[in-house]
Amino acid sequence: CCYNPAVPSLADRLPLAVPLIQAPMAGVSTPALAAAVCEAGALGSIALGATDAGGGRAMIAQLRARTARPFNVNLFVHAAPVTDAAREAAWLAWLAPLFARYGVAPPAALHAPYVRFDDDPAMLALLIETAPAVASFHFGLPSAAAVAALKARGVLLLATATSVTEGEAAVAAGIDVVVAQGIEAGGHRGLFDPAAPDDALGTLALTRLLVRRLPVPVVAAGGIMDGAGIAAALALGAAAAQLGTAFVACPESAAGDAYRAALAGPGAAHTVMTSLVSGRPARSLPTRFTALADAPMPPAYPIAYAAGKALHAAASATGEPGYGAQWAGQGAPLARAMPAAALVRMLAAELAS
Ligand code: FMN
Repeated sequence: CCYNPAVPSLADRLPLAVPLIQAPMAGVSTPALAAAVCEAGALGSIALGATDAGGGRAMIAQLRARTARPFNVNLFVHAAPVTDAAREAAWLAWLAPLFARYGVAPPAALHAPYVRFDDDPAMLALLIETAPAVASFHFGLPSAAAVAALKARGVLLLATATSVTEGEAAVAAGIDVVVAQGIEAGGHRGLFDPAAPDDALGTLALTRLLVRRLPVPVVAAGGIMDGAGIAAALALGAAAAQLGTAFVACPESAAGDAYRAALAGPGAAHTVMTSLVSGRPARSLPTRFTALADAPMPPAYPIAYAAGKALHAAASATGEPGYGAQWAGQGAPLARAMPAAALVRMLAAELAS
């Protein structure tokens, strides 16, 4: 019912034993996690969105030292953050009592903690030099020059879409594979413009819409936690499923103890979307941040993240881990803490059963 023969096959470009992508997760996925996933026959990902070219080079080297298989490198392509001194000052003033509770003053000013891919020629040069099999983009699309340069090196290009409009824009920009990210997904929504209306489409509807509308393979993401979920994505016509939250619980992830405990606890059933941590909507486990009420509008992404990270550092120095980013999708209660290779094998067995 589902396969359109006019659409190029993902399997032709990217032979995978299991139609599964371990989602790139900045701060959580690691080269060890990605390597274990690749070696088990799926596509592992490292997230370079919150690091610079030096950090990216080290991660790619660590991954290549562990596997010769194809892997995915993920970048952030958000719009340039617009500084608004009044908004940033108001945000810091509002957070000041929280900083005071942990014995520190808020930062005097906020600066974006990382540079977006478009403003980082060294990162593009690194990708051109190292030519990973796959590069994926979140929060927008890379420039035409970057698309052309990466394609010339044989890099397969993926981009997140949360709507048909974004999916169509990705195809028009030359993206090879579109990742349909439903509202169920953990972590940041890949919205190109977080200020625009958001239809908040679920994974099921969005995947099917994109499969029907786009002339490229679609990967389903959001709330998929087991073989039954992957089978459902494939039944919708997706070429693969991308799972993030399912891999947070793996020992190879960089998730801290408090995050792991929260993921295994009752709060996992109550994920919420919040913009207060970073300035962009992201689905999170309940935390001290998501419990804050009557917040003013946070600064633009990722400027707000500087305050969130500073508050987390101050609180965690006193033993309070509750201001850390603890992203998770709606399927969080289904997470299974096991080594990544075992998880990939289990997902493959469930899919085959
Ligand atoms: N997607 C990206 O493209 N880049 C990221 O750096 C990124 N970081 C994430 C961090 C965490 C902890 C999580 C859970 C998700 C992140 N995502 C990121 C979103 C995933 O790519 C994917 O859309 C999502 O995990 C799918 O939903 P699921 O978590 O329910 O499986």
